[in-house]
Amino acid sequence: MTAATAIHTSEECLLRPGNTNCGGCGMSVGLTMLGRGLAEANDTCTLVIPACCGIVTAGAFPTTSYGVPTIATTFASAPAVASGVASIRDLNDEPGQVICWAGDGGTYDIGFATLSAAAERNENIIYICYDNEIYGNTGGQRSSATPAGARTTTTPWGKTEGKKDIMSIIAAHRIPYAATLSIAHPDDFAAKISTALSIRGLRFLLLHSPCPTGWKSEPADSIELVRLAVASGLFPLYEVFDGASYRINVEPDGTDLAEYFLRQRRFDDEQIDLNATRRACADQIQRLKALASQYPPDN
Ligand SMILES: Cc1ncc(C[n+]2csc(CCOP(=O)(O)OP(=O)(O)O)c2C)c(N)n1
Ligand code: SF4
Ligand SMILES: [Mg+2]
Repeated sequence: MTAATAIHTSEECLLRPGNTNCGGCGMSVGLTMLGRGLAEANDTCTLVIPACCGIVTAGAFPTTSYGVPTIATTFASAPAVASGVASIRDLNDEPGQVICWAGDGGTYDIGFATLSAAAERNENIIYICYDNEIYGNTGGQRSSATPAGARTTTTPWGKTEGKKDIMSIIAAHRIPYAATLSIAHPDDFAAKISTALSIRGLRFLLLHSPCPTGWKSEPADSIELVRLAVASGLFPLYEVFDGASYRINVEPDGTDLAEYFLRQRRFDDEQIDLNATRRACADQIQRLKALASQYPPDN
């Protein structure tokens, strides 16, 4: 089941051209960057993917968009399936990573019980959540990753609750490595993949994944949107080691977050309290800075 050879050719790449993802999809870019990171490390993987856009894009048998062995699972079972595959790989002393590639619906909500259980057992898997902040594949319903004010098909007047802080919840499991990723910061992305590949145990990566279809944004704006999210402090880039030590990788540069909201028609200008959001971002960064200065990593 585990892929035996490292990812070097276009046949072995994670996501092949001609797949069904929408133009400007952050998930496509994320998979490409992940594939490059694996190739760089002369490594490979088996993908375990629950229900989400990422498994729909695999396509129908006998063809597939993925260049590595891929297992489609139910929403709730992906981390459990990945744990089993990784255990067999380790028992047989086989090469390659087992990577769960899941959406925010599958991570923050429906798959959370088995993710928490796998984290508590510190299973030897990499779990990557591409967070497009909605149930994209089924038309764009709200998830607990959807930010306050966003209009979705189930929150047509704007979501009233805020985004769940999944990083803090995952860090509380004291797994060896958790980090946030942005496709607007490819060097940082590559460095974190390299770090994740060098560690054993459960490694959790959270990717801010623009979704032009659900965000009602221009496909060409995808990278700029997530760049604005990092620069304004809305989506900080940081790492947590052993649930205990923190490192901020890209400091927000004072960019105002208004532009981020203006460029997405999922946000209603009247509904978004920009001042409250600015305060929440500043609080979040201040808290992370305090943790990073008080509990820095050894390396
Ligand atoms: C238990 C269960 N409930 C609902 C569905 C229908 N369903 C398939 S994909 C999907 C959306 C997944 O959202 P997310 O995990 O965020 O991934 P995205 O679609 O955004 O890529 C839903 C609701 C399902 N397959 N199984
Ligand atoms: S709906 Fe969103 S996440 Fe799904 S393929 Fe399209 S852009 Fe990507
Ligand atoms: Mg989603």
